[in-house]
Amino acid sequence: MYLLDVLTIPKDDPIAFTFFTGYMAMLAASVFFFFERGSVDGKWKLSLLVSGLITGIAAVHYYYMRDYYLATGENPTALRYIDWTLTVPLMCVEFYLLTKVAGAKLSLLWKLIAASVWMLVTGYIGEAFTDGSTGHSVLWGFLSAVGYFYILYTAWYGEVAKLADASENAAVKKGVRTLAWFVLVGWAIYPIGYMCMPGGWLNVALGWESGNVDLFYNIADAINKIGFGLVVYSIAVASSKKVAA
Ligand SMILES: *C/C=C(C)/C=C/C=C(C)/C=C/C1=C(C)CCCC1(C)C
Repeated sequence: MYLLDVLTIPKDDPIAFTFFTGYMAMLAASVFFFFERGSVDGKWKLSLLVSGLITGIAAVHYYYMRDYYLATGENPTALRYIDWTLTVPLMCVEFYLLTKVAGAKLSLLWKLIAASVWMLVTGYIGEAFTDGSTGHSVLWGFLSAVGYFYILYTAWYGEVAKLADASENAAVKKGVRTLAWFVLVGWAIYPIGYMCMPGGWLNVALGWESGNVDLFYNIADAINKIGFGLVVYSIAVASSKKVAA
């Protein structure tokens, strides 16, 4: 059964396909970030380590989620949320490290982490304990969105944006703005995926028979975890050159 599933993936199961490619992409990205630590200045090495940890933690979870999905045909919801609970706070660490030189305080990091944990715990309640009731998921989805909007606001107009603007490093200024775009556009794919639960608004509107949550989450993870890391990498490289010149 298992081998048969693997053999039919490319033509009949786009979700399984994205679990496989997602796993490889996360693994490759981690190797890249770990190796490239050697080519940036000392103060940027920690940022690249965190980028590599984000994709590395995701790679391990994708390894298990892929098998879980193939074996059961169900969403690996618990594994998914464990992954996010580790990796989203690490993305908050990236914002903190980038704005630290401009004076970011540790309290900023804790506020971002608290908002992300809130977003994920409420999202998990909405997704894992549905009892087939859409009302339940809608309520918890809205509660979760409060945490998301807090992070979005902080990145665009709040402390993160203000500190980046005050930074003397042009690469940090521009890079943090790019990361804010990731939070606005890339992260928005997650609530869209959430609405594709069986019985979810979008799933019903599109007339899909089965849920498609994982398709959206897998695509979003690849964009956000690898893309976010690459932006941090390009900031680090641009700033390292400046010091060397
Ligand atoms: C690497 C993983 C990342 C960046 C995960 C981000 C997840 C979100 C932004 C999830 C947001 C959700 C809502 C805003 C409402 C519905 C429930 C969630 C948890 C899917």
